[in-house]
Amino acid sequence: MFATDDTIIAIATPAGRGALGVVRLSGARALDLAGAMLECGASLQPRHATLTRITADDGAAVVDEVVATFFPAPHSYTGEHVVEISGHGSPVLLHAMLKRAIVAGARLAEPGEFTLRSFLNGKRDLIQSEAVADLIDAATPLQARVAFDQLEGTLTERIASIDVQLFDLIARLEGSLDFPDEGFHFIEPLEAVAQIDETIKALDALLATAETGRLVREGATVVISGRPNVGKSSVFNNLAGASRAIVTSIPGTTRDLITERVNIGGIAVTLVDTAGWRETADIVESEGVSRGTHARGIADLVLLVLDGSEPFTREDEQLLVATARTNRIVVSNKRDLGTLQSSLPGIREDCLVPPLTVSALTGDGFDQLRRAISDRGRTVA
Ligand SMILES: Nc1nc2c(ncn2[C@@H]2O[C@H](COP(=O)(O)OP(=O)(O)OP(=O)(O)O)[C@@H](O)[C@H]2O)c(=O)[nH]1
Ligand SMILES: [Mg+2]
Repeated sequence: MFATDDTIIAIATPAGRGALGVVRLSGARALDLAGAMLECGASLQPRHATLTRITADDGAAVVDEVVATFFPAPHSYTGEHVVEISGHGSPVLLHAMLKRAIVAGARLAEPGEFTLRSFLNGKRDLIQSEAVADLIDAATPLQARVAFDQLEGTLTERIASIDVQLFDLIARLEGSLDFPDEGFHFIEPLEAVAQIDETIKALDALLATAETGRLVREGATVVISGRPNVGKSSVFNNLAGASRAIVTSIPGTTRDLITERVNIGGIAVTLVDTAGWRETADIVESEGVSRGTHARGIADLVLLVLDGSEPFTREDEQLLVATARTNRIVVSNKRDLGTLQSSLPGIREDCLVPPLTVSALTGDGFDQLRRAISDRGRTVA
Protein backbone atom coordinates (compact mmCIF):
# COMPACT_ATOMS: atom_id res chain seq x y z
CA MET A 1 0.00 0.00 0.00
CA PHE A 2 1.24 3.49 -0.72
CA ALA A 3 0.99 6.68 1.30
CA THR A 4 -1.98 8.97 0.82
CA ASP A 5 -0.54 12.05 2.47
CA ASP A 6 2.48 12.76 0.28
CA THR A 7 2.52 14.85 -2.89
CA ILE A 8 2.09 12.96 -6.14
CA ILE A 9 2.81 13.90 -9.73
CA ALA A 10 1.91 12.45 -13.13
CA ILE A 11 1.68 13.40 -16.76
CA ALA A 12 -2.09 13.85 -17.30
CA THR A 13 -2.09 13.79 -21.11
CA PRO A 14 -1.64 10.67 -23.29
CA ALA A 15 1.81 9.31 -24.04
CA GLY A 16 3.38 10.65 -27.21
CA ARG A 17 3.76 14.06 -28.79
CA GLY A 18 1.05 16.68 -28.97
CA ALA A 19 0.45 20.42 -29.04
CA LEU A 20 -0.03 20.45 -25.27
CA GLY A 21 1.11 18.25 -22.41
CA VAL A 22 -0.15 18.58 -18.85
CA VAL A 23 1.62 17.63 -15.65
CA ARG A 24 -0.46 17.50 -12.48
CA LEU A 25 0.69 17.67 -8.86
CA SER A 26 -1.54 16.89 -5.90
CA GLY A 27 -0.81 17.03 -2.18
CA ALA A 28 0.11 19.40 0.61
CA ARG A 29 3.41 20.37 -1.05
CA ALA A 30 2.03 20.79 -4.60
CA LEU A 31 2.51 24.55 -4.62
CA ASP A 32 6.09 24.43 -3.19
CA LEU A 33 7.16 21.70 -5.61
CA ALA A 34 5.66 23.50 -8.60
CA GLY A 35 7.28 26.69 -7.36
CA ALA A 36 10.67 24.98 -7.41
CA MET A 37 10.27 24.36 -11.16
CA LEU A 38 8.54 27.56 -12.26
CA GLU A 39 10.25 30.83 -12.99
CA CYS A 40 7.53 32.68 -11.07
CA GLY A 41 8.17 30.48 -8.01
CA ALA A 42 5.30 29.59 -5.74
CA SER A 43 3.44 32.86 -6.24
CA LEU A 44 0.55 31.34 -8.21
CA GLN A 45 -2.83 32.93 -7.51
CA PRO A 46 -5.62 30.45 -6.73
CA ARG A 47 -7.56 29.44 -9.86
CA HIS A 48 -5.72 31.90 -12.12
CA ALA A 49 -3.89 30.68 -15.20
CA THR A 50 -0.36 32.09 -14.97
CA LEU A 51 1.91 32.29 -17.98
CA THR A 52 5.42 31.48 -16.79
CA ARG A 53 8.47 29.44 -17.74
CA ILE A 54 9.96 26.23 -16.53
CA THR A 55 13.63 25.61 -15.87
CA ALA A 56 15.78 22.56 -16.61
CA ASP A 57 17.22 20.02 -14.17
CA ASP A 58 19.88 22.31 -12.77
CA GLY A 59 17.38 25.15 -12.48
CA ALA A 60 19.46 27.35 -14.79
CA ALA A 61 18.27 27.09 -18.41
CA VAL A 62 14.65 27.75 -19.37
CA VAL A 63 13.18 24.76 -21.21
CA ASP A 64 9.56 25.69 -21.93
CA GLU A 65 6.91 28.35 -21.60
CA VAL A 66 3.96 26.99 -19.62
CA VAL A 67 0.62 27.95 -18.12
CA ALA A 68 0.32 26.96 -14.45
CA THR A 69 -2.89 26.88 -12.41
CA PHE A 70 -3.15 26.38 -8.66
CA PHE A 71 -6.35 24.87 -7.22
CA PRO A 72 -6.16 25.16 -3.42
CA ALA A 73 -7.71 22.46 -1.22
CA PRO A 74 -10.51 21.56 -0.91
CA HIS A 75 -11.75 23.04 -4.21
CA SER A 76 -9.76 20.82 -6.54
CA TYR A 77 -10.20 17.49 -8.32
CA THR A 78 -8.59 15.54 -5.48
CA GLY A 79 -9.68 17.81 -2.64
CA GLU A 80 -5.97 18.52 -1.95
CA HIS A 81 -3.78 21.34 -3.24
CA VAL A 82 -3.43 20.72 -6.98
CA VAL A 83 -1.18 22.44 -9.52
CA GLU A 84 -1.61 21.80 -13.23
CA ILE A 85 1.22 22.80 -15.50
CA SER A 86 0.37 22.91 -19.15
CA GLY A 87 3.36 23.00 -21.50
CA HIS A 88 4.16 21.83 -24.99
CA GLY A 89 3.41 18.16 -25.51
CA SER A 90 6.95 16.90 -25.84
CA PRO A 91 7.73 13.73 -23.88
CA VAL A 92 11.25 15.05 -23.24
CA LEU A 93 9.97 18.25 -21.62
CA LEU A 94 7.23 16.48 -19.66
CA HIS A 95 9.65 13.89 -18.30
CA ALA A 96 12.10 16.66 -17.36
CA MET A 97 9.30 18.26 -15.29
CA LEU A 98 8.52 14.93 -13.61
CA LYS A 99 12.16 14.39 -12.79
CA ARG A 100 12.59 17.82 -11.22
CA ALA A 101 9.48 17.44 -9.09
CA ILE A 102 10.53 13.96 -7.95
CA VAL A 103 14.02 15.15 -7.05
CA ALA A 104 12.34 17.93 -5.03
CA GLY A 105 10.23 15.36 -3.12
CA ALA A 106 7.17 14.43 -5.18
CA ARG A 107 6.24 10.79 -5.79
CA LEU A 108 5.16 9.40 -9.17
CA ALA A 109 1.41 8.70 -8.92
CA GLU A 110 0.07 5.16 -9.30
CA PRO A 111 -2.60 4.66 -12.01
CA GLY A 112 -5.91 6.10 -10.79
CA GLU A 113 -4.35 7.64 -7.68
CA PHE A 114 -5.70 11.17 -8.30
CA THR A 115 -9.23 9.71 -8.43
CA LEU A 116 -8.48 7.54 -5.38
CA ARG A 117 -7.54 10.67 -3.45
CA SER A 118 -10.69 12.45 -4.61
CA PHE A 119 -12.65 9.47 -3.22
CA LEU A 120 -10.71 9.44 0.06
CA ASN A 121 -11.32 13.17 0.43
CA GLY A 122 -15.06 12.78 -0.12
CA LYS A 123 -15.12 14.56 -3.49
CA ARG A 124 -16.85 11.66 -5.22
CA ASP A 125 -18.15 8.24 -4.18
CA LEU A 126 -17.08 4.86 -5.59
CA ILE A 127 -19.78 4.88 -8.28
CA GLN A 128 -18.63 8.28 -9.49
CA SER A 129 -14.96 7.29 -9.30
CA GLU A 130 -15.70 4.30 -11.53
CA ALA A 131 -17.51 6.64 -13.92
CA VAL A 132 -14.31 8.69 -14.38
CA ALA A 133 -12.58 5.64 -15.89
CA ASP A 134 -15.68 4.79 -17.97
CA LEU A 135 -15.83 8.33 -19.35
CA ILE A 136 -12.16 8.25 -20.33
CA ASP A 137 -12.57 4.78 -21.90
CA ALA A 138 -15.86 5.57 -23.69
CA ALA A 139 -15.77 4.34 -27.30
CA THR A 140 -19.18 5.67 -28.35
CA PRO A 141 -21.04 8.96 -27.61
CA LEU A 142 -23.72 6.95 -25.75
CA GLN A 143 -21.09 5.37 -23.49
CA ALA A 144 -19.70 8.83 -22.78
CA ARG A 145 -23.17 10.21 -21.96
CA VAL A 146 -24.02 7.34 -19.62
CA ALA A 147 -20.64 7.62 -17.87
CA PHE A 148 -21.09 11.38 -17.45
CA ASP A 149 -24.58 10.88 -16.01
CA GLN A 150 -23.05 8.48 -13.49
CA LEU A 151 -20.27 10.96 -12.75
CA GLU A 152 -22.88 13.66 -12.15
CA GLY A 153 -24.39 11.40 -9.49
CA THR A 154 -27.60 10.12 -11.17
CA LEU A 155 -27.09 6.56 -9.93
CA THR A 156 -25.78 7.80 -6.58
CA GLU A 157 -28.99 9.84 -6.11
CA ARG A 158 -31.23 6.85 -6.91
CA ILE A 159 -29.37 4.66 -4.42
CA ALA A 160 -29.38 7.47 -1.84
CA SER A 161 -33.18 7.85 -2.06
CA ILE A 162 -33.62 4.09 -1.40
CA ASP A 163 -31.17 4.42 1.47
CA VAL A 164 -33.24 7.28 2.97
CA GLN A 165 -36.46 5.21 2.71
CA LEU A 166 -34.80 2.24 4.47
CA PHE A 167 -33.29 4.43 7.15
CA ASP A 168 -36.68 5.99 7.88
CA LEU A 169 -38.27 2.54 8.11
CA ILE A 170 -35.58 1.22 10.45
CA ALA A 171 -35.87 4.29 12.71
CA ARG A 172 -39.63 3.91 13.01
CA LEU A 173 -39.44 0.15 13.57
CA GLU A 174 -36.79 0.59 16.26
CA GLY A 175 -38.89 3.37 17.85
CA SER A 176 -41.84 0.98 18.06
CA LEU A 177 -39.64 -1.72 19.64
CA ASP A 178 -37.93 0.63 22.10
CA PHE A 179 -41.17 2.19 23.36
CA PRO A 180 -43.73 -0.63 23.21
CA ASP A 181 -45.73 0.69 26.18
CA GLU A 182 -46.21 4.24 25.04
CA GLY A 183 -49.60 3.40 23.65
CA PHE A 184 -48.81 4.42 20.12
CA HIS A 185 -46.84 2.95 17.26
CA PHE A 186 -44.37 4.78 15.15
CA ILE A 187 -45.41 2.58 12.27
CA GLU A 188 -48.31 0.19 11.68
CA PRO A 189 -47.45 -3.28 10.30
CA LEU A 190 -49.38 -2.66 7.07
CA GLU A 191 -47.60 0.62 6.50
CA ALA A 192 -44.24 -1.09 7.09
CA VAL A 193 -45.12 -3.78 4.53
CA ALA A 194 -46.17 -1.12 2.02
CA GLN A 195 -42.88 0.75 2.53
CA ILE A 196 -40.88 -2.45 2.08
CA ASP A 197 -42.80 -3.21 -1.12
CA GLU A 198 -42.05 0.26 -2.39
CA THR A 199 -38.34 -0.22 -1.66
CA ILE A 200 -38.33 -3.61 -3.42
CA LYS A 201 -39.99 -1.98 -6.46
CA ALA A 202 -37.39 0.79 -6.53
CA LEU A 203 -34.57 -1.79 -6.28
CA ASP A 204 -36.13 -3.93 -9.03
CA ALA A 205 -36.42 -0.89 -11.29
CA LEU A 206 -32.77 -0.12 -10.66
CA LEU A 207 -31.75 -3.73 -11.32
CA ALA A 208 -33.72 -3.72 -14.59
CA THR A 209 -31.44 -0.99 -15.90
CA ALA A 210 -28.26 -2.70 -14.68
CA GLU A 211 -27.87 -5.03 -17.66
CA THR A 212 -28.46 -2.20 -20.12
CA GLY A 213 -25.88 -0.19 -18.23
CA ARG A 214 -23.40 -3.06 -18.41
CA LEU A 215 -23.91 -3.44 -22.14
CA VAL A 216 -23.53 0.24 -22.82
CA ARG A 217 -20.43 0.35 -20.61
CA GLU A 218 -18.74 -2.89 -21.62
CA GLY A 219 -20.24 -3.35 -25.08
CA ALA A 220 -21.83 -6.46 -26.55
CA THR A 221 -20.43 -9.47 -28.40
CA VAL A 222 -22.52 -10.19 -31.48
CA VAL A 223 -21.74 -13.47 -33.22
CA ILE A 224 -22.78 -14.16 -36.81
CA SER A 225 -23.77 -17.78 -37.36
CA GLY A 226 -25.26 -19.79 -40.18
CA ARG A 227 -24.52 -22.59 -42.58
CA PRO A 228 -21.85 -22.08 -45.27
CA ASN A 229 -22.42 -19.57 -48.08
CA VAL A 230 -25.52 -17.86 -46.70
CA GLY A 231 -23.63 -14.54 -46.68
CA LYS A 232 -22.37 -14.28 -43.07
CA SER A 233 -19.12 -12.61 -44.07
CA SER A 234 -21.03 -10.28 -46.40
CA VAL A 235 -23.34 -9.29 -43.51
CA PHE A 236 -20.26 -8.89 -41.29
CA ASN A 237 -18.52 -6.63 -43.83
CA ASN A 238 -21.66 -4.55 -44.26
CA LEU A 239 -22.02 -3.99 -40.51
CA ALA A 240 -18.30 -3.34 -40.14
CA GLY A 241 -18.39 -0.84 -43.01
CA ALA A 242 -15.26 -2.42 -44.48
CA SER A 243 -14.32 -5.43 -46.53
CA ARG A 244 -12.68 -7.20 -43.57
CA ALA A 245 -13.68 -10.84 -44.24
CA ILE A 246 -13.06 -12.74 -47.47
CA VAL A 247 -16.25 -13.35 -49.46
CA THR A 248 -16.39 -16.00 -52.18
CA SER A 249 -19.04 -18.22 -53.67
CA ILE A 250 -17.20 -21.29 -52.33
CA PRO A 251 -18.91 -22.73 -49.25
CA GLY A 252 -16.45 -22.97 -46.36
CA THR A 253 -14.54 -19.77 -47.16
CA THR A 254 -14.30 -18.47 -43.58
CA ARG A 255 -12.28 -20.65 -41.21
CA ASP A 256 -11.05 -18.52 -38.32
CA LEU A 257 -13.09 -16.20 -36.16
CA ILE A 258 -12.86 -12.65 -37.47
CA THR A 259 -13.66 -9.79 -35.10
CA GLU A 260 -14.25 -6.08 -35.59
CA ARG A 261 -15.33 -3.37 -33.11
CA VAL A 262 -18.22 -1.29 -34.39
CA ASN A 263 -20.54 1.33 -32.95
CA ILE A 264 -24.11 0.15 -33.46
CA GLY A 265 -26.70 2.56 -32.08
CA GLY A 266 -24.25 3.78 -29.43
CA ILE A 267 -23.32 0.27 -28.26
CA ALA A 268 -19.70 -0.76 -28.70
CA VAL A 269 -20.24 -4.06 -30.49
CA THR A 270 -17.58 -6.70 -30.97
CA LEU A 271 -18.77 -8.32 -34.16
CA VAL A 272 -17.61 -11.90 -34.75
CA ASP A 273 -17.76 -13.65 -38.13
CA THR A 274 -17.59 -17.45 -37.94
CA ALA A 275 -17.04 -20.45 -40.18
CA GLY A 276 -20.20 -21.80 -41.83
CA TRP A 277 -21.78 -24.46 -39.64
CA ARG A 278 -21.79 -27.94 -41.15
CA GLU A 279 -20.42 -31.39 -40.53
CA THR A 280 -17.13 -31.70 -42.32
CA ALA A 281 -14.18 -34.07 -42.55
CA ASP A 282 -11.78 -31.23 -43.31
CA ILE A 283 -9.66 -30.83 -40.16
CA VAL A 284 -9.12 -27.07 -40.59
CA GLU A 285 -12.76 -26.33 -41.36
CA SER A 286 -13.90 -28.57 -38.52
CA GLU A 287 -11.73 -26.58 -36.08
CA GLY A 288 -13.29 -23.38 -37.47
CA VAL A 289 -16.79 -24.79 -36.96
CA SER A 290 -16.09 -25.71 -33.35
CA ARG A 291 -14.64 -22.23 -32.67
CA GLY A 292 -17.79 -20.74 -34.15
CA THR A 293 -19.96 -22.90 -31.90
CA HIS A 294 -17.94 -21.83 -28.86
CA ALA A 295 -18.28 -18.14 -29.86
CA ARG A 296 -22.04 -18.59 -30.16
CA GLY A 297 -22.09 -19.93 -26.62
CA ILE A 298 -20.55 -16.78 -25.14
CA ALA A 299 -22.35 -14.25 -27.36
CA ASP A 300 -24.64 -11.54 -25.97
CA LEU A 301 -26.55 -11.77 -29.24
CA VAL A 302 -26.44 -14.17 -32.20
CA LEU A 303 -27.28 -13.15 -35.74
CA LEU A 304 -28.46 -16.36 -37.34
CA VAL A 305 -28.11 -15.81 -41.07
CA LEU A 306 -30.20 -17.80 -43.56
CA ASP A 307 -30.15 -17.65 -47.33
CA GLY A 308 -33.70 -16.45 -47.99
CA SER A 309 -33.45 -17.28 -51.69
CA GLU A 310 -32.98 -21.00 -51.05
CA PRO A 311 -35.11 -23.61 -49.34
CA PHE A 312 -34.26 -24.50 -45.76
CA THR A 313 -31.56 -27.08 -45.30
CA ARG A 314 -31.02 -29.53 -42.46
CA GLU A 315 -28.23 -27.25 -41.13
CA ASP A 316 -30.60 -24.26 -41.07
CA GLU A 317 -33.12 -26.28 -39.09
CA GLN A 318 -30.47 -27.53 -36.67
CA LEU A 319 -29.15 -24.04 -36.07
CA LEU A 320 -32.67 -22.66 -35.57
CA VAL A 321 -33.24 -25.30 -32.90
CA ALA A 322 -29.78 -24.85 -31.32
CA THR A 323 -30.28 -21.09 -30.92
CA ALA A 324 -33.97 -21.17 -29.96
CA ARG A 325 -33.16 -20.19 -26.37
CA THR A 326 -30.37 -17.80 -27.29
CA ASN A 327 -30.81 -14.05 -27.59
CA ARG A 328 -30.84 -14.05 -31.38
CA ILE A 329 -32.01 -12.26 -34.48
CA VAL A 330 -32.79 -14.42 -37.49
CA VAL A 331 -31.58 -12.65 -40.61
CA SER A 332 -32.81 -13.78 -43.99
CA ASN A 333 -30.15 -12.63 -46.47
CA LYS A 334 -30.09 -12.28 -50.27
CA ARG A 335 -33.42 -10.45 -50.39
CA ASP A 336 -32.43 -9.18 -53.85
CA LEU A 337 -32.80 -12.76 -55.14
CA GLY A 338 -36.34 -13.10 -53.79
CA THR A 339 -37.44 -14.52 -50.43
CA LEU A 340 -38.39 -18.11 -50.90
CA GLN A 341 -38.14 -19.02 -47.20
CA SER A 342 -40.63 -16.60 -45.70
CA SER A 343 -43.37 -18.62 -47.34
CA LEU A 344 -42.19 -21.80 -45.61
CA PRO A 345 -44.28 -22.73 -42.58
CA GLY A 346 -41.30 -24.08 -40.58
CA ILE A 347 -39.93 -20.61 -39.94
CA ARG A 348 -42.91 -19.57 -37.81
CA GLU A 349 -42.40 -22.41 -35.34
CA ASP A 350 -38.73 -21.85 -34.79
CA CYS A 351 -38.62 -18.07 -34.83
CA LEU A 352 -40.83 -16.21 -32.41
CA VAL A 353 -40.42 -13.12 -34.54
CA PRO A 354 -40.29 -13.29 -38.34
CA PRO A 355 -36.78 -13.02 -39.74
CA LEU A 356 -35.40 -9.68 -40.78
CA THR A 357 -34.88 -9.70 -44.53
CA VAL A 358 -31.74 -8.01 -45.80
CA SER A 359 -29.48 -7.98 -48.79
CA ALA A 360 -25.80 -7.79 -48.01
CA LEU A 361 -25.27 -7.17 -51.72
CA THR A 362 -27.40 -4.00 -51.97
CA GLY A 363 -27.39 -2.98 -48.28
CA ASP A 364 -31.20 -3.16 -48.11
CA GLY A 365 -32.57 -3.80 -44.64
CA PHE A 366 -29.34 -2.95 -42.80
CA ASP A 367 -30.78 0.14 -41.07
CA GLN A 368 -33.47 -2.09 -39.55
CA LEU A 369 -30.85 -4.72 -38.69
CA ARG A 370 -28.66 -2.16 -36.89
CA ARG A 371 -31.70 -0.88 -34.98
CA ALA A 372 -32.68 -4.44 -34.05
CA ILE A 373 -29.15 -5.18 -32.82
CA SER A 374 -29.01 -2.11 -30.59
CA ASP A 375 -32.56 -2.77 -29.28
CA ARG A 376 -31.95 -6.46 -28.61
CA GLY A 377 -28.48 -5.76 -27.26
CA ARG A 378 -30.12 -3.62 -24.56
CA THR A 379 -32.61 -6.29 -23.51
CA VAL A 380 -30.30 -9.22 -22.90
CA ALA A 381 -31.62 -11.19 -19.94
N1 LIG B 1 -27.20 -11.94 -54.50
C1 LIG B 1 -26.65 -11.90 -53.30
N2 LIG B 1 -25.53 -12.58 -53.09
C2 LIG B 1 -24.97 -12.52 -51.84
C3 LIG B 1 -25.55 -11.76 -50.81
N3 LIG B 1 -24.77 -11.91 -49.69
C4 LIG B 1 -23.76 -12.73 -50.05
N4 LIG B 1 -23.87 -13.10 -51.33
C5 LIG B 1 -22.99 -13.99 -52.07
O1 LIG B 1 -23.02 -15.25 -51.44
C6 LIG B 1 -21.74 -15.89 -51.51
C7 LIG B 1 -21.29 -16.28 -50.12
O2 LIG B 1 -21.08 -15.09 -49.37
P1 LIG B 1 -20.21 -15.09 -48.04
O3 LIG B 1 -20.42 -13.77 -47.39
O4 LIG B 1 -18.81 -15.50 -48.31
O5 LIG B 1 -20.94 -16.25 -47.24
P2 LIG B 1 -20.52 -16.94 -45.87
O6 LIG B 1 -21.77 -17.33 -45.18
O7 LIG B 1 -19.57 -16.11 -45.11
O8 LIG B 1 -19.80 -18.23 -46.37
P3 LIG B 1 -18.75 -19.18 -45.60
O9 LIG B 1 -17.68 -18.33 -45.04
O10 LIG B 1 -18.26 -20.07 -46.66
O11 LIG B 1 -19.51 -19.90 -44.56
C8 LIG B 1 -20.84 -14.88 -52.20
O12 LIG B 1 -20.75 -15.22 -53.57
C9 LIG B 1 -21.54 -13.57 -52.02
O13 LIG B 1 -21.24 -12.63 -53.03
C10 LIG B 1 -26.76 -11.04 -51.09
O14 LIG B 1 -27.35 -10.36 -50.26
N5 LIG B 1 -27.26 -11.16 -52.35
MG1 LIG C 1 -17.67 -16.40 -44.51
